[in-house]
Amino acid sequence: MNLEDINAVSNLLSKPQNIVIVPHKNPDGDAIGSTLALWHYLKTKGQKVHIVVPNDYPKFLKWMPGHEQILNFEKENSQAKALIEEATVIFTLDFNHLGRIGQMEAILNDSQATFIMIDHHQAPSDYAHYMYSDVSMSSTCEMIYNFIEFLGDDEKINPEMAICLYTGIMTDTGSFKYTSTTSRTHRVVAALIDKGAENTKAHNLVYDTNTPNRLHLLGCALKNMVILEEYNTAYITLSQDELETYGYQKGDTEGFVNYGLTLHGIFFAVIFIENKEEGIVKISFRSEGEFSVNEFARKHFNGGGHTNAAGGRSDVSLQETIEYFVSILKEYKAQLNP
Ligand SMILES: [Mn+2]
Repeated sequence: MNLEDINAVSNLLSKPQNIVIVPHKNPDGDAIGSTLALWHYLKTKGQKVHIVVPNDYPKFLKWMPGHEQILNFEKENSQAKALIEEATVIFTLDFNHLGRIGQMEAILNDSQATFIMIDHHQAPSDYAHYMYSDVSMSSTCEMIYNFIEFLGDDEKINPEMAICLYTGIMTDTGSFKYTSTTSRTHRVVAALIDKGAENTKAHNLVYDTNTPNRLHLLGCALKNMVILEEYNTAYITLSQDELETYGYQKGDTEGFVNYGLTLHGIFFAVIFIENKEEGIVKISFRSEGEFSVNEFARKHFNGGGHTNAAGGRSDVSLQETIEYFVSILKEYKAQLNP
């Protein structure tokens, strides 16, 4: 963020505002952690502030301090709408395109509020008045830490804010392992622990929450894994029937896609998850090294994200999606065999 924008935002937040904070649809640890930390921070500044999420989020995130205040646009629609209509400032966190908030897109498009975007995804669109966009950042949570520091308020970071930020950085970096994890990320995390983030607690509450059903679903996913040695690629499929067999709950398939990358010599991993209700196949892409799954997802599967982690979707059947996927890999043979 440039100095001019920092001063303008600082000035804006020095006056009482009606603030709404919005993360992307299907919010993850970084989205929830960053919105909650910013919510706590703005409260310390005496602001009227609410969080509205486009839809529900996984249970393993429903312990972070302040989570019970979060409004779900799908469930608490009239209340959420009224707050957005009254908002003078809207923060959008961990996404950069209003198409990423589903049903909320129309109401945000109509809003006269001042928009502030804080995000680390590629290719931001230009809806925001103030934009802090940096694709080199590990997470939006790391950026919220910076943002608070830019405003000269790092003293205000309390244990509640610290554990929210810690959790988002932890989940978005695969527990500090992805290439976006820098020495600065570790310095921020160290500062958060000093400010009271109970780090072991965050790991336990997020990762040690399996149900027997989820582990059995993971077993099914791993059994379904197909390895395409020619392309250094592994993909997993899960059909709607398989999800139902293991009593699928939202969030159960989180992280499954990463197992492909744990295979020696595999640099590209994909999971295809059938969703008959929405009539789509949800796809997650992961890579190691140079191969850009962001470009791949944008070009072929209506998606995008980061170089090494992206999402997408397909509107044809699971079987047809797989056939299409395998057919286009030929174009990428050289890139996938560095
Ligand atoms: Mn993120």
